[in-house]
Amino acid sequence: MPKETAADMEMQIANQSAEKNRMLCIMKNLFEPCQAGQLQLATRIVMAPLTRNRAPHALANALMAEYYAQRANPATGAGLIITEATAISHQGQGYADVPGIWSAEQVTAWQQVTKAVHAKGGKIVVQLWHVGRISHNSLQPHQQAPVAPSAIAAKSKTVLIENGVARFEPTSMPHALDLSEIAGIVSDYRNAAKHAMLAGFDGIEVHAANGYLIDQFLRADSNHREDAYGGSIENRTRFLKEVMTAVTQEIGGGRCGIRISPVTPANDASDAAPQKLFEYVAECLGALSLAYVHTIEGSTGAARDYKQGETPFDYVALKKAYQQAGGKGAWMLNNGYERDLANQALIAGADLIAFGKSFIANPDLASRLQQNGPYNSPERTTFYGGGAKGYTDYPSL
Ligand code: 8OZ
Repeated sequence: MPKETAADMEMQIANQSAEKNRMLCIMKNLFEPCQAGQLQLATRIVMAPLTRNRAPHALANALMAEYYAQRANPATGAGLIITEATAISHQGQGYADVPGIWSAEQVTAWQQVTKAVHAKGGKIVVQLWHVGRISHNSLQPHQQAPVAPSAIAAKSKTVLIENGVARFEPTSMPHALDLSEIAGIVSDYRNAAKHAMLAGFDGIEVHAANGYLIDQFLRADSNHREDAYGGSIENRTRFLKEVMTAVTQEIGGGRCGIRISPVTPANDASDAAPQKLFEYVAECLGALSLAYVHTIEGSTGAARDYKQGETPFDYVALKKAYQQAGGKGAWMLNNGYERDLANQALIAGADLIAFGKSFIANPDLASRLQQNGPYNSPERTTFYGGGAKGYTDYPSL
């Protein structure tokens, strides 16, 4: 029996690694094009929506245009950029210095961002956001209470900025939406989708994740309504369906995506039976000819295997429910992905992978994924608020 030398073993490992790379190249991988509804994407690499609190007066600005443009070339950055969460109305605001898209001035401000991204050959959709109860009176019109399905305060915090310094503050007690107020919010989403087209975006993503307004309607623990918007799963999903119907009617389903987070505890989101709830949500979405469905697996920005209720969430069943209902949109996954995990997920059936924190720190993330690193580390202290530092000054290779 010949004895294996260290050199033999090294060679074997190198061969295995070359074989793995070769297999990844011939199988579905991050660096190939993907059609998501009307969105023709050059790669499967997506920049996840990332709140950065650098839009004073709720207006996009030149620094933001530079930041997105740095990440826009699909050869080095993202095949698709999803903007930071963007308020559909003043009432939808929950944090200091986040952008909006309800006014003409905001539409014009966003045009500099979409132009800069398109000049690099990139694609960009805007994430439409209503925070519901995750807000503070000081951020609301006339300092009123924020709105929610029910008058139940979230055990959560929001970010306020004073004299340029960001601080966390508990969210305020919301007022329960009157039945007569709901249609107006749906119409704010429709108006925001229309504005997105005027601003030059390639499409929109409805933010139905992370414990914000749509998610507050979905989950039994934040929705105690006794009318057509509360109680049964069908009723709790009604608001989401109305919003998605409005935006798809306005700009076409092929330009609309949605983000959900079936088990996240973010912003005090909680429901004892998320599987049945989100399979029903997926069925409703299946009927809408969307560009994509974007799912956060596990706890947002934390444990991927986090669960609510007794059993681990079955994401395969979620996708099956969507496709059996006729859904043909691209299947986008997010939460803690790095290269190998992303490629595994693609091989297992995902179409797009959204990268969050790694896109904060690596404007040329695609180049780095392609050559397997090295990666800059994101600096948490500059995530929310501030200027260019920790925003546009991360180096490319
Ligand atoms: C971090 C800070 C503020 C907001 C989300 C829009 O969780 C957010 C957000 C994230 O979806």
